[in-house]
Amino acid sequence: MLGNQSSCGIWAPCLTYDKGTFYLIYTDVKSFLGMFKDTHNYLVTAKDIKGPWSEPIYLNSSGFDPSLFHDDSGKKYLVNMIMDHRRWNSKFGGIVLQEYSEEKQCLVGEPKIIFKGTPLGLTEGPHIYKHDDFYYLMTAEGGTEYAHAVTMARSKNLLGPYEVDPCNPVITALHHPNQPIQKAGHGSLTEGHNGKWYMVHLCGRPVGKDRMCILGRETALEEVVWKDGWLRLANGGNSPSETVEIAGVTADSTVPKKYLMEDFEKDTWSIHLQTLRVPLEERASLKERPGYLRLYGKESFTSCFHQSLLAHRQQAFYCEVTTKVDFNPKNFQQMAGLVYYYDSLSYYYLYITEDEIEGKVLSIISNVLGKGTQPIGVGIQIPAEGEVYLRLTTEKEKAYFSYSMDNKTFLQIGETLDATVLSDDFYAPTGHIMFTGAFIGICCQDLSGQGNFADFDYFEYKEI
Ligand code: 6LW
Repeated sequence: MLGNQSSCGIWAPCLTYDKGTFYLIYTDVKSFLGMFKDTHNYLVTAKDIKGPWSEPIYLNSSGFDPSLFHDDSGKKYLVNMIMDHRRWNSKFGGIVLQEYSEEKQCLVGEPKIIFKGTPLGLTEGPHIYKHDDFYYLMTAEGGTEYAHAVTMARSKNLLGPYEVDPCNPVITALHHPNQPIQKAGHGSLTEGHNGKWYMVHLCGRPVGKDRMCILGRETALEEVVWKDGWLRLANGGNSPSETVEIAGVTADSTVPKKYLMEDFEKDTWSIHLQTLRVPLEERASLKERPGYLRLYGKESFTSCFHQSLLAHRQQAFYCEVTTKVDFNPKNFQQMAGLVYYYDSLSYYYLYITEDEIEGKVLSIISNVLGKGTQPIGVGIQIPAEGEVYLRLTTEKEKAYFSYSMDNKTFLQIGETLDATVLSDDFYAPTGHIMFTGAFIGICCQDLSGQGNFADFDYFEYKEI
């Protein structure tokens, strides 16, 4: 994904299992803002869900949201939405189906459009399920914002015609704007261990008067039932439940608070810490200084290529993230610190650098839709030697940075930040839909190219 624009990359992975093999289908989206989308679809397989996974098998590039259907006949079929760039059509050109040959490891036969969608429009996210003697085609419609929905259609013939559920949509939050779970759509089904059926679907939990989803799109769970040949929510309605009970356990948004202390003492770091676009490779070392993650300074967040960044997804409204860093910058082009990151255009960055006059300083960069400011100017002086503790505290639509030299007294630095800037909805006025949610991470840049580095003793992610 080197060079991918922000919010491109892996879209809507689809995991299925058939006769001892796991199949993971995904799109590597190279571009999506503008008239065209470049969407390459791949398949990887594995005997164990933890891998090793095969090399990617290229499938097609006709659109995104591919999904693999394993028919009782033993044949396999790929469905995806078809991107129509022609100005006189909707970009969402319908759901296309084509047979996949496991033997030849490629699509065979001709693609066929099997469903053009309903008046809800923006038909995407297709999955086919065989139940009783119907083929059920589940799709996402209405768009990933507040009109999001799950549509169901069925046919006795895989190639259609598909009859739409008379009570469509299966789920949407559109008519319940005051419920905490909004933007319910883009579902997929599985039969649980207890013989019940469940649907996972995307959702958003808006905060503030402008209903901004600072946690991006999240995953919700619904128990579903088959009734009169159609899929229905177990809650009897068609809007999201706030709580779900499975085998006596009630799960809701007050799930146990997540805590991660990554002390970099092992030979690898937590799977919950992610890099941007590509692995860190030679830009990081756990060996150069045992017990520390050494990040070699690379490119700024404006680049779509090589950042030295390790970040955790923000998964709760109230978080406290702390790191301890040892960094000796030689010039103002060398920076390291803690970033509250949405994408290459929007982030808040608390960083250490070297100023020709003030020496080693702690400062802040605020980037909002590409407009960069430095709200505290050069910043505040900190001792040339020794480590410093950096912290981000988030409180729903607010957040603030603080720092400490002794891990006891933390002093806020800079003004309170507007966390809604780092939300999917903040982009809406630009006409672009974003959907990644925010990350909080540690990073190092060296724009002078001298290969300086920063040593991070630990990264603590705490939901409070
Ligand atoms: C996903 C598509 C979508 O592939 O967002 O808004 C894309 N619609 O269904 C990324 O998750």
